This record gives sequence, C-alpha cells and structure tokens, in this order.
Amino acid sequence: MRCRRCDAPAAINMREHKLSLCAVHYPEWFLEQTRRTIRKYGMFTPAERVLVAVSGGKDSLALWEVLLMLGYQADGVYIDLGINGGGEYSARSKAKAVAFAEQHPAARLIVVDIRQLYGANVPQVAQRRHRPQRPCSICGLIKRHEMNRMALEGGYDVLATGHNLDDEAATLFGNVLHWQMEYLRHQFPVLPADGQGLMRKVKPFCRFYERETAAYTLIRGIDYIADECPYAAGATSLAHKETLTRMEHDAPGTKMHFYTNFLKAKDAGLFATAETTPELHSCPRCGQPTGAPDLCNFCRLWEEQ
Ligand code: Q46
Ligand code: ZN
Ligand code: ZN
Repeated sequence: MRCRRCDAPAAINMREHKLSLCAVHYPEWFLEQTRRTIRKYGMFTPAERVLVAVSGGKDSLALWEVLLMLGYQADGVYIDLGINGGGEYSARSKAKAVAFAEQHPAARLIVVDIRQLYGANVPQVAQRRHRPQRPCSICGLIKRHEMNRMALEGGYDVLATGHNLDDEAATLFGNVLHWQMEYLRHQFPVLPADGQGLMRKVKPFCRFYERETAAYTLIRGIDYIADECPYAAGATSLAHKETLTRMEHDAPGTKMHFYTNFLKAKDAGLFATAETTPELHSCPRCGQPTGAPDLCNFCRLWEEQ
C-alpha cells in the first residue's frame, strides 16, 4: 500500500475514505480535516480562547496538540478524580497530561483536584451514595460542572473535548435505541453557550474514527494512557461500540454514515420540535444554571453526605 500523495509506503489505509497516506502526509491530512470540521460547524475562531478537557488519553492529547499546531489559543484542564482501582489510574493519567504540557512550551495545563477542593474523590463520593461499583453518573456530573467552572472562571470562550466518531456513533446508537429525545436534540458537534453560565462546547474530532486519532498519536509520538478507567468495563457504551465495530467491519463507512447522516437529518429539521427543558435558575451556591428546585445536582452531592 502506497501513499496517495507521494508514493512512499503508507502508514495508514482508511478504507472508509478510500485513502492511504504515509507518516508525513497523514498528520498533514489530519490537521487539515480538523481545521475543516472547526470551520464547518463554526466551533471557534483563532481570536477565541479554547480550554481543552484533557484526560491523559489519546484523543484529548491529540486534540490539544492539533489545536496548538493549527495556531489556536488552547490551554488544557485536567480533572483529578482520584480513581485508583488498584492501578493508580488517575495518577498515571495525570502524569501523561503533565508530561505533555512540559514538552510543549505553548501548552498551559490547569489541574483541578476534586478531593483537595471538595474533601472527597469520586470513588469516595460514590461509596457514600451507595454506588461504589457504578460511579460514572456522579463522575460525569463532577467533570461537567468543574470543566464548565474552570472555563468560565478562566475567561475562555469555548470548551473542547476529544470525542471521536466512534464515541459519537455509540452515543447516537444508545440514544436511538431508547429514543431519548432530549439527548438526540442535544447531540451535535457544537452546543452553543446558553447565556446563563453554560459554556459553548465543541467536539472537533467528531468526524475521526478512533483508529485515526490513534494513528495520529502513534505517528506524532504522543505518550498517552492506553488503559481505560477501571469503571468503564461493562459500560453499555462499550457494548454499543463493539456492535458498531462489527458492522463497520462488514461495511466500511457504517459509523461515519450513521453519524453524519444524523447530523444532516438534524439540519433538515428532524428533532427540531420545541424543547421541554424546565426553566433554569442560578444555583444559589455555585451560580451555574440548574433546573433543580434549589441547589444544583453538583452542590447537592456534597450537601447530602
Ligand atoms: S472516568 Fe468517570 Fe469515565 Fe471512569 S468513573 Fe466512569 S465516567 S468510566 S469516561
Ligand atoms: Zn506521502
Ligand atoms: Zn451549584
């Protein structure tokens, strides 16, 4: 297999794009595709400040590097959740994020330590709330709240996450299986700021297959944590990913068509019915918008222990 652009041996063959590229031309293509996605969905401009949610995994570190290489003003935020699971997962993933920032002079990393700030880490909160084996909803709530808080307090214009096409297709699959209308209404590469304290959120890698972001990190020599969080095992999103990967194997392009045709259908007005979200008000403690009657769900987490 040869590179389409220079005839050197190909480093990656993308069946779904009918394109193979070498180790020089693949990163160029990857940067150009990211730039196009950012422009296509009007995610942000070079004048705006971007905060990248960095987990220490391949997608978020690749995203951070690509945004810096494209000349965007991109800082990173790492949320230390205190997840160990016997393998020091948080400590090792934080080390990858810190090492990346040290190797890239333009990269500024903000580290938020949940236990230091609020007195308990994610497994401890989950334990107190009788969900020791399934901390993901609590963890997701904490991550969303803290990333939004750091972006607001730091005066950023937009929060970027490294979700890739496999992530988005699996989320869509789950949302469609259960016809989760509110989630379907909100699934999009850009979520605008709500004007009441929720930041604009963007997913510049939403059109890349996971193997494409993996190939980018490999070719660029980005060191990342390859392990999944120990609590990810058994998650339904992983089962959905496996199902879609089997379908992709039989019919290359399945994930891409499933997701991008959904975006087109949304553009054409599907799921555009009136929203039924409740009236939001500012949480009296943290100030973030919430539909809960008094304190937001995040602040209640610490109240009820
Ligand atoms: S970090 Fe947190 Fe994930 Fe681990 S506890 Fe669950 S939500 S699986 S992306
Ligand atoms: Zn080439
Ligand atoms: Zn609150």
